[in-house]
Amino acid sequence: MSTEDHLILNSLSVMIQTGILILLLGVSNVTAADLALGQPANMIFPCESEAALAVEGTSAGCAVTTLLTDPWWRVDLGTSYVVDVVDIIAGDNLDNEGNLNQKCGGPHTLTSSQEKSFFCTPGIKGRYVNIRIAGNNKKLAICEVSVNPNPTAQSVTFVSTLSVNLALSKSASQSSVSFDGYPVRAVDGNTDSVWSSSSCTHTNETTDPWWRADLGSSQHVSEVFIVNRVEAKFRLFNIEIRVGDSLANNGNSNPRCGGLHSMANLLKASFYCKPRKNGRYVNIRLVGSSMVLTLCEVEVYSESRGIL
Ligand SMILES: [Ca+2]
Repeated sequence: MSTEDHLILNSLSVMIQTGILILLLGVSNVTAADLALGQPANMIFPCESEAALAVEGTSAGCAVTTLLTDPWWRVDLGTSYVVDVVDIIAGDNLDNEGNLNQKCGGPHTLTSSQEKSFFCTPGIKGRYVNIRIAGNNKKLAICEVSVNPNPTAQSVTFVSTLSVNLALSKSASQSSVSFDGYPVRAVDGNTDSVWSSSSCTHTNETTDPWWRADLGSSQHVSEVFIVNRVEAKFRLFNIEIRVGDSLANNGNSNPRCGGLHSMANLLKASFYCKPRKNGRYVNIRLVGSSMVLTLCEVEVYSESRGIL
């Protein structure tokens, strides 16, 4: 370690020298699990020390590059999280070493503060977190980085929080029932798409048949995942998804999630409410005459489970 590094560590300061940005991001600000701790880290080559020194849990060692153009450092969180407190670029893409992912605000500057947190508002979902200095003849030195998940989520169960199916085992209704295709079959947790498995709903052939889940209370709804019936995929088209708190018109007048969807060639599909809708009731309706609505499973999520 160079004399310059020792000086920085002893004073625990953040310094900008000519063409050199030194970051000291302490762990003392961590209020939730540090997702970066001990995770695999990488940085541009050539460098003066190891990238892992920025995620070993102390500021007793620093990841330092040499003087380069656009020097970067990256940690791999192992899986994709929504990141709220971090520096500076986060995402799931490794193109250009991850430096093309979404920026978390910025460009940020550090002058004399001892350590500093940067906030991604709203949070950015991503597996990789990059820190980079744009420009020629720059040197990046990072002594510790902590990455916190969205503080509004529960840290321990954060990933599973995203994956909670709000509709599972909730009560359900539909416009009519035939062949014992009761509405609860779409929220029974069984995603089997074969009719004989008794996992799928079935209405009469009618105009605008509908199905509705009652989430029990008003929830944020971002994603509705539907499993179609394998023997009759063609029936599921002109689908509208509505989310809201009103039972007027059986819930079919609540705000709509997007336009008319089709699953005529799809066994499974997710539809997204952008922006997300709030509501206790989630309706699925086929618009048209002589329609049969069969749903083998409907799952409802408050956050999209895919890439945000
Ligand atoms: Ca089912």
